[in-house]
Amino acid sequence: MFIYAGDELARYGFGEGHPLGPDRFYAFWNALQSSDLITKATIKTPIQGHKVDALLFHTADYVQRVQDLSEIGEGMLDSDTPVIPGIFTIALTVVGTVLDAIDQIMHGNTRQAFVPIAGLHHASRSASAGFCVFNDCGIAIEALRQRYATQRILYIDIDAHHANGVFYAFEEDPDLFFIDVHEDGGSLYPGTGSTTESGKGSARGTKLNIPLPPGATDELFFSNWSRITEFMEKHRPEFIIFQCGADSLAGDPITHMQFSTEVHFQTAKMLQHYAKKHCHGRILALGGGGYNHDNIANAWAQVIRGLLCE
Ligand code: TV7
Ligand code: ZN
Repeated sequence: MFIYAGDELARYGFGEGHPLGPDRFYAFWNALQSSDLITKATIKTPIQGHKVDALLFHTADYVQRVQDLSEIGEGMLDSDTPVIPGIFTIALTVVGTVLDAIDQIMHGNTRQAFVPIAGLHHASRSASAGFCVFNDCGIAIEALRQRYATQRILYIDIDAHHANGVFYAFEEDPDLFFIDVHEDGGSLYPGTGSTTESGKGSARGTKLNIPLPPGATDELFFSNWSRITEFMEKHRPEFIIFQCGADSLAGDPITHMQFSTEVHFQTAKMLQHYAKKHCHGRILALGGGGYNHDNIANAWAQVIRGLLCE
């Protein structure tokens, strides 16, 4: 497994006082370095991305807007996402690193990769949203299609927030299989992701939204387990993208979910088993949200542990 680590990824954030602040990466990295997991993975340096990479998913007008605001160095991209000086380059580092992970997997240099900080699932093709400047999840899907002719992709997301940026961009795409367990839109941003949103047109039935009430525990998560595994067996994806946000754990300051890291461990382990059978082992894991620093360290470590299972 390749794990991407370096100060370049840590720069993605909006400063003190913002939930997506400066120390999230190091919460993960410091814990990983003092655990046995580090000996079982290959550590890779983040890779700078370029404008063309963002254009795989985003509109030219939007990418240009980020570049212009980045130079000005102040203001807001949206009400949750401040402009910081250099945000264009910083956000493109997340993108470049995710694309490097895909290259490494598709060239057979590794089967699994984990990119902390990535998993910025709220940005739409033409706008930022909810702390997300470039949607590396959507970019990853487009890159697999356009650069590696990989059509049938599973995007699975256990971040507390609904992956609206991914969902609406591929709502009519019959080959993008989508599973998202999240806190119900009635109590949490962005408000979308109801059970009835299952894909449109020829894509009907290719999306599985599982909203859970605030306070949902492991028991409620695992009561949906067979729906998830049956959905995967039915659609047979050939590549898995796993957004493993840590903000669905108890103790997160901006959500109301009560999962333990068992959810992250068991999901990673199940995906790893599935991928070994049907996807040449190919899994790209993206860190996603998480605003309690101990939870970030614990959740992402359990994801790595799950992916390393036989
Ligand atoms: C993937 N929750 C991202 C999750 C994005 C959540 C929200 C905040 C927040 C923003 C701040 C801030 C905050 C303490 C928390 C309806 C609003 C309320 C802006 C203040 N403190 C991910 C986005 C979510 C910004 N947005 O899925 C600057 O919390 O609830 C909202 C929207 C309007 C805008 N206001 C918040 O985990 C990575 N924002 C402090 C400073
Ligand atoms: Zn989140």
